[in-house]
Amino acid sequence: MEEGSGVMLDCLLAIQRDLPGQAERLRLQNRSVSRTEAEGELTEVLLKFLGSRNVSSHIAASLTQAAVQQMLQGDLSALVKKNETQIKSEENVKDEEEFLCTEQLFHSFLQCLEDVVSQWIKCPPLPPHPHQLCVSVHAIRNTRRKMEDRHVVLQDLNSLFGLKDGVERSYFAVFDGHGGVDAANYTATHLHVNVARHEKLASDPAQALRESFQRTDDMFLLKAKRERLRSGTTGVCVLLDGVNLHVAWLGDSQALLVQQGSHVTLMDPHKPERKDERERIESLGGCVAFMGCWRVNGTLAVSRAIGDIDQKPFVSGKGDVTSHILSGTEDFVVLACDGFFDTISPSEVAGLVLGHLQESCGNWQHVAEKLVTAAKEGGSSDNITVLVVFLRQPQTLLDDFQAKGSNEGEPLFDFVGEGVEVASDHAG
Ligand SMILES: *[C@@H]1O[C@H](CO)[C@@H](O)[C@H](O)[C@H]1NC(C)=O
Ligand SMILES: *[C@@H]1O[C@H](CO)[C@@H](O)[C@H](O)[C@H]1NC(C)=O
Ligand SMILES: *[C@@H]1O[C@H](CO)[C@@H](O)[C@H](O)[C@H]1NC(C)=O
Ligand SMILES: *[C@@H]1O[C@H](CO)[C@@H](O)[C@H](O)[C@H]1NC(C)=O
Ligand SMILES: CC(=O)N[C@H]1CO[C@H](CO)[C@@H](O)[C@@H]1O
Repeated sequence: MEEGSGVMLDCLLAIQRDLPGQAERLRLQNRSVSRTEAEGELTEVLLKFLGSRNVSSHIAASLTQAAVQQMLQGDLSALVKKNETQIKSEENVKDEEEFLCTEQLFHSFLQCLEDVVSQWIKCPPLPPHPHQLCVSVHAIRNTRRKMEDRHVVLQDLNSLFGLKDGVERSYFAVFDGHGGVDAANYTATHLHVNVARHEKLASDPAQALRESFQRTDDMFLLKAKRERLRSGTTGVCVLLDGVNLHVAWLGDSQALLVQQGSHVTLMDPHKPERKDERERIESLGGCVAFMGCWRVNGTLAVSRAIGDIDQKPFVSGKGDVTSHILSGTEDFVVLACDGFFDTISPSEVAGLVLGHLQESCGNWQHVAEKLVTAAKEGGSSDNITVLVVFLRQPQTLLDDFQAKGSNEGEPLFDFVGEGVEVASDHAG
């Protein structure tokens, strides 16, 4: 405890000392920020800043929550641009969106952060102690083009959003953008805010996730309309709440669970050739045509996405959700974009991960990189993002794996993947 608050105090003092010189890095890049978007935008910019200073994720989450709330609880009406409103929907003319002056927002936010930091230096709050999962992430891009993937790792959703119902929550997501980075970037900034602020988060997390996808799409489409953005993004996210694992997705990004060395299918990606998706599209008057692969109206190869304003409503912004109760025997979950799963089959994943853990003596940090490399070697030319969340300690996984491997003849896997060769070496 003593040690924890010492680290926190040092960290706060360093921020206080450096803030004047580094304040510019908290300036919002978006020139137009609506009242609805303020929480997500401020949270994103401060988390990024604290992350770049290597502030631990729990301190970063609590500090961000305190500063953003202080900002939002104040009177924002002075920051509203009087002459710029946007009508949210044609039918409901009264429902107007207000935009904030980002320059003033930046200055007020800086003030809030300084206030919170100096308050906390005088009277530091108790540092939170939720357990930290081992998470490995790796992303590559085709060097000539822009990176259009985004990922989000929020180990402590509760501290970040001030949720106090005692159920531990963490959130992980991968977004695979197309036609520009804006939709993926927007979703990586706002989806988890919508989830955390959904009134049903505690009572019906699946519904909260489903509706948050739709809400994020609605919000992005407004921005897309005013800024003429035509990009879109698929995405998959995992919300761990207590012993529940919820997977929410839209499009062809996927999550895969590995339990005791075998893969468990969690979801069915949204592709235009799926019978229900094709029927939905056709009933709206669209079509699904084959052009290299099955495409909505002959263009997009996914049937659901956030954004893609020109393809709505055929390309739907509705997410799907599945929920699972964890028994404690689950090994890890992998989130990745289609560039990975097009090349690596689900049955290969466990072997690759365990093989890598064994080669590296339990060092899990580079597991995602190993998976990306395998996909690249398998022929994927796409940009690839892989995120691995260990649900048990990697060392325990490895110990079990090696114990089983030494029971001669007992196969650990119901398949033979590349990495499994390492296991037979060990057994021999
Ligand atoms: C944060 O950590 C990285 C990697 O350990 C290091 O390269 C970087 O200099 C650190 N940044 C700061 C501001 O301490
Ligand atoms: C709104 O007012 C500001 C300052 O008064 C001005 O700079 C801006 O151009 C105006 N915007 C519109 C859309 O009229
Ligand atoms: C991504 O979104 C954040 C938050 O809105 C913004 O600060 C950043 O500039 C955006 N990045 C790109 C590449 O658009
Ligand atoms: C999609 O196809 C339908 C039917 O062929 C057509 O009416 C519609 O304009 C097309 N939409 C787009 C965005 O291309
Ligand atoms: C840099 C790069 O390869 N970008 C591609 C990432 O993947 C999307 C979807 O497949 C492509 O549209 C991008 O061009």
